[in-house]
Amino acid sequence: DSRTVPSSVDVAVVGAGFSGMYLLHRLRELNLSAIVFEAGGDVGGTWYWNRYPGARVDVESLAYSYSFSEELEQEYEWQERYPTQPEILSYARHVADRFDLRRDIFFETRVTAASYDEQDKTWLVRTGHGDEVTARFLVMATGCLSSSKLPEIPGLDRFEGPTYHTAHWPHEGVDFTGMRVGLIGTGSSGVQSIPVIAEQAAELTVFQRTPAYSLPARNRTLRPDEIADMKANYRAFRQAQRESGFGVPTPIPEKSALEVSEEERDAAFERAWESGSLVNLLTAFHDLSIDQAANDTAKRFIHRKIHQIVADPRTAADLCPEYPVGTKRPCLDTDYYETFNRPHVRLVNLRRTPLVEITDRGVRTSDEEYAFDAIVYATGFDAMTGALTNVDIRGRGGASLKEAWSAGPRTYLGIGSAGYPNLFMITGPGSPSVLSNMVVSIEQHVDWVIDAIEHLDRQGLRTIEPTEEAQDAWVDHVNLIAGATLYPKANSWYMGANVPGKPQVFMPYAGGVGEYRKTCDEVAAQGYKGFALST
Ligand code: NA7
Repeated sequence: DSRTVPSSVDVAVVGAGFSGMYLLHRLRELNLSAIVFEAGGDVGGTWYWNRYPGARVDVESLAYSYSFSEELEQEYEWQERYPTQPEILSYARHVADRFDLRRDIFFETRVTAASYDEQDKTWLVRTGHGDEVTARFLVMATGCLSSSKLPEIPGLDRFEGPTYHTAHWPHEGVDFTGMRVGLIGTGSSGVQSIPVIAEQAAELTVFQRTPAYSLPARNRTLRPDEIADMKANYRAFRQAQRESGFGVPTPIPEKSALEVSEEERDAAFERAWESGSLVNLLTAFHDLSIDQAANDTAKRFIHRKIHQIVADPRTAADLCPEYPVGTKRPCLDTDYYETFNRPHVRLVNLRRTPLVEITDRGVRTSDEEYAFDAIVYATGFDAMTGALTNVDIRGRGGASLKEAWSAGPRTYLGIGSAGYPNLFMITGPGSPSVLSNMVVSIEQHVDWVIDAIEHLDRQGLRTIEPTEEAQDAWVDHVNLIAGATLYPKANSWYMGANVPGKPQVFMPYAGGVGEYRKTCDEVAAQGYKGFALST
């Protein structure tokens, strides 16, 4: 890159995924100078990095797309119901071209540190290349699932064959033909890639610590009539997205799973199973996320499905999760359970025989050493906070964000944190983020942040920062809502439970996208209530 980083801008943005791209577009509309730093070689964020075989989004393309430009909405042609990673990346690149975004993005540039200067009321942002820029505002558009993790076991560098993490997949792809492959992890990335890798590999051994609930995606090519219908009704659809619970319009269920007959209940679950939509499953009845007995009915239904599909009863039983449905992120798959019927695919239940180490030949569990030609880590992320605390962020008095969050993230609205003036997070912990259609939540946060900056500038104000009181109350509120659900019953990455030593608190706001938006709008309408604004 021959460009030089400017020494000072109005706004520095970290990340050029869906958040950073839209932010840049909006900042330009306000005539603010902005710079975006991106660790990857191109735009797309999640969809730039996660190139593993079978990678797809689990929200439908026509809903998982920007709403800010009607022209973009009308001209873009989505191919599939659940688009592949290459299709989503093409969309991101199209948006970058169409809005000429790349000229303010510095690629292959990782932000390493940012510190707040109380005198100047500016952030000093540093990159791994040694660049420094001062900015009036710093926006962390770093994504929720971007700091990947490996298993915490010895020997990771000992294996002599190639290893791959699903979130750092080689751009040229990997050919597993004829190989003995070991794959660790059965979250969404594992569930999506296992059937595709099994097509090539001579042997595939899947190491599972916690099984996932997965629904068949029923993916297909979009029909011209449904695309035309959506394009004719996009405004109303977008509004419904914004008011919904998950950022996807769904009828509000009226019935309890416990008040209907078994036939009626099974018919409802069967419809969800057939529909290939996670939200349809989670909203089949109004009490699935809050009542254990109601949730048990969904669990029994899925267990039955797994036992019907998977021929070997022990493998089927091992694939059946015990935690409540929906309390860990459920998956959408194509032939996931069916793959375990293939003779060259084997499931190892790490609850029975835990991982011990990686060896030069493969993987050792408590009872066996497995030899492989390649190992795939589908072991997920230090979710929601990892990408924020990996940057050395210092607020007032030099206070480290990582230390301030050592007992769990503390934010107001998931947008800002006390002690860190003029620092905004897009889809930060304490906002619906990962419990929603990310694009809907991203646009909402970006719009809110843009309005806040505009408000400050118009009023001649210099800083905005959550008060400790507002933040404490918000953290309590987020916990209270989570406590009324079954979410805390699973050891999930929502809870930080997948990273040893990470404090266990439920990080996202579980009250729904629509409710959350109302709260944020009220805060703004009341002069940014709960934030201290200063000149
Ligand atoms: P996930 O959902 O965090 O899945 C990671 C998987 O790796 C999960 O099954 C983990 O088991 C397993 N894992 C992690 N660490 C270990 C160790 N040390 N030993 C054994 N197994 C381990 O990440 P994904 O990339 O699949 O999906 C992320 C999100 O992307 C997904 O939810 C969708 O929103 C899209 P665990 O459950 O922790 O016991």
